Amino acid sequence: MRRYKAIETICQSIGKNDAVVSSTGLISRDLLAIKDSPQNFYMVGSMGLASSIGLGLAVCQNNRRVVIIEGDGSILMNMGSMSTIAHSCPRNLLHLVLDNEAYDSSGGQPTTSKTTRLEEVARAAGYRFVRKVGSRNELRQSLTDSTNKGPAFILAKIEKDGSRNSPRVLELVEIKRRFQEWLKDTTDTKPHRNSQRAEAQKRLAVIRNDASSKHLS
Ligand SMILES: Cc1ncc(C[n+]2csc(CCOP(=O)(O)OP(=O)(O)O)c2C)c(N)n1
Ligand SMILES: [Mg+2]
Repeated sequence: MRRYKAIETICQSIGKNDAVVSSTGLISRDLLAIKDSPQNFYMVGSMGLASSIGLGLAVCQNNRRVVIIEGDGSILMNMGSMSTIAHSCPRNLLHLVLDNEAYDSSGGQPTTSKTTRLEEVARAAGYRFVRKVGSRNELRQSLTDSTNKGPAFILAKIEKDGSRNSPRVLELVEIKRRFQEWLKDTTDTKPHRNSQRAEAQKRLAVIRNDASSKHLS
C-alpha cells in the first residue's frame, strides 16, 4: 500500500465533526492534497508531537472523534505518548501509524520499526483496540471495526516511496487560526444530557431534604 492511497482510505472514514492531527512531512502534504479542511491540524515542524496534541484534544473535546495520522519515525520519537494515551483512555481517539520503516520525508533513512513491533507496544501500553494492516481493504475494515473502541491503534504497513508530488503545507499561522475557529464553531456548548440529569438529581435532593426537615420540625 502506498501512503497516498492509505490516506485516501482514511479520509473516506473521516466524519464532518472529527478533528484530524497529522504529523510532519509527506503525511501532512498528502493529507492537504487529498482533503484539505479546517478540521485538519497539520503538525508541521516538530516531529513526534501529533500524538500528544491529539490526546490533549481528545480529552478536552470528548464529544468529537480525534484522528491522529503519523509516521513510524514520529511515534518512535515520542513513544511515551502511547502509554499516556492508553492510561488516559479517551474513547474518542483513533491513532493511525503509517509505517514505512523509514524517515521517508527526510531522505528515506531507516527507522527501528522493522524490529520494534509498534502494534505490540500499543497492545502492551493498554489501547483497547489494536490492529496491524497491510492492504487498503484491511485498513478499510479496521477503520470500521475500531468504531467506538477507543483508544484505538491501527498500524498500517506502507511502502517507502519517497513521492513528493503533493504541495508543501504553508501558511502555518492561518492553518492554526482556521483550526481553532473550526473547533470553536463546531463545539457543542449545550449542556450535556448527563450534566442536565445530574443537575435535576441535585435539585431533587434539595427538595427531598427540605421536605424531610419540614416533616421533622
Ligand atoms: C524533532 C524533529 N526532528 C527531525 C525533523 C526532520 N524530519 C521531518 S519529517 C522527518 C521524517 C518523518 O518520518 P516518519 O514520521 O516515519 O514519516 P514519513 O516521512 O516516513 O512519512 C524528519 C526526520 C523534524 N521535523 N523534527
Ligand atoms: Mg516513516
